[in-house]
Amino acid sequence: MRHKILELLRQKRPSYISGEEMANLLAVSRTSVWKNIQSLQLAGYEIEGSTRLGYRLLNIPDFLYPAEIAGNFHAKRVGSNPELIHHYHQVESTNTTLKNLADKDAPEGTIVVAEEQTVGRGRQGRSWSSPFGTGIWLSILLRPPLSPQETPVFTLLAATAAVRSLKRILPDLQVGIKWPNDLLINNRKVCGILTELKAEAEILHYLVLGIGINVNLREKDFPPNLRKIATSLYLENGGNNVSRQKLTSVLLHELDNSYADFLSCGPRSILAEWKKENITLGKNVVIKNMRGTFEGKAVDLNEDGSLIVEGEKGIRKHFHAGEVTIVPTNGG
Ligand code: BT5
Repeated sequence: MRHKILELLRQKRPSYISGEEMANLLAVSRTSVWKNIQSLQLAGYEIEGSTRLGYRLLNIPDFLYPAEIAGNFHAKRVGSNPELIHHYHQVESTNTTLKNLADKDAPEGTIVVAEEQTVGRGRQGRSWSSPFGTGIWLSILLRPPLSPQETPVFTLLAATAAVRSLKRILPDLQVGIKWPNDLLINNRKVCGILTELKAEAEILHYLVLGIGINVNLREKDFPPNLRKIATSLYLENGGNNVSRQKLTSVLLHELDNSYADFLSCGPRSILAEWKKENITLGKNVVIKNMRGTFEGKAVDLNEDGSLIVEGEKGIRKHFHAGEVTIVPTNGG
């Protein structure tokens, strides 16, 4: 009901609509309309009430409310239904909250988005800083008909969809992907992706794609240890805010497109796009994983999403996971 009332206010904007008209259109009592208006105001929507004219919507808060980020496009699987989007002001981690929902049979396309994460997570137990109202901290549930071995490409899918989204909002942004999951601008991280799955043997139960984008963080919003290695769209956009609602909506749209494309045609276009947008291939890299450290040149991306690194004597190794450091050349 709240959503429907908001839609009526939005349609009439900037004019008024009376409580009576809304009650008639929605076949509810005027008291119910009034209660829902109050709840919208509590959520931060600026709604003016006049006894003679009714209500009008003056301002929409830049919170990632389902009604603001869903449905602005014709989605197939992700982001079309606001009822599948769970918005929180604060959670420990959107990935953790979504995994709990997934364990209770939440359908594909369920999304958890939060204004703040208190225990935002990176890979391998690292943390992800997620201050209130500044970024996009979002997780998406997918249930693709694949084996667990076929899932690493989803991190690349999320990275390429995120690059497309950033470029749609800020076309001149120089953003590139560091294998496998970092989006960097001028060598600083603006976005990270954490893909988690639940599987047993050959059966994939679900996959959770967690995406964190630093949107309007000021330098002071980053913990001191991140200030030299992280950045935000605000900082890279001449100190101008970017609409988190618009970017989230675009991101959902791009993820939906890529996922549909993957399901019908396989990973080929994702791999091609990743290669076009990456800043890893052709560079000398140091790659660290559980087995140790390996140095060489990143020469190619394999079909399964693994990175092919050529070391001394031309020995090539495939890496499915690991932390890449790009070795600067003499030119910088
Ligand atoms: C990642 O891990 O980059 C994955 C980040 C995924 C975050 C999203 S937010 C929504 C969802 N819910 C979650 O709980 N997580 C996901 P990794 O490659 O391991 O990088 C982690 C490292 O990035 C840290 O050790 C820091 O050095 C750095 N870092 C932490 N917070 C950052 C931030 N806000 N911006 C840039 N770098 C950051």
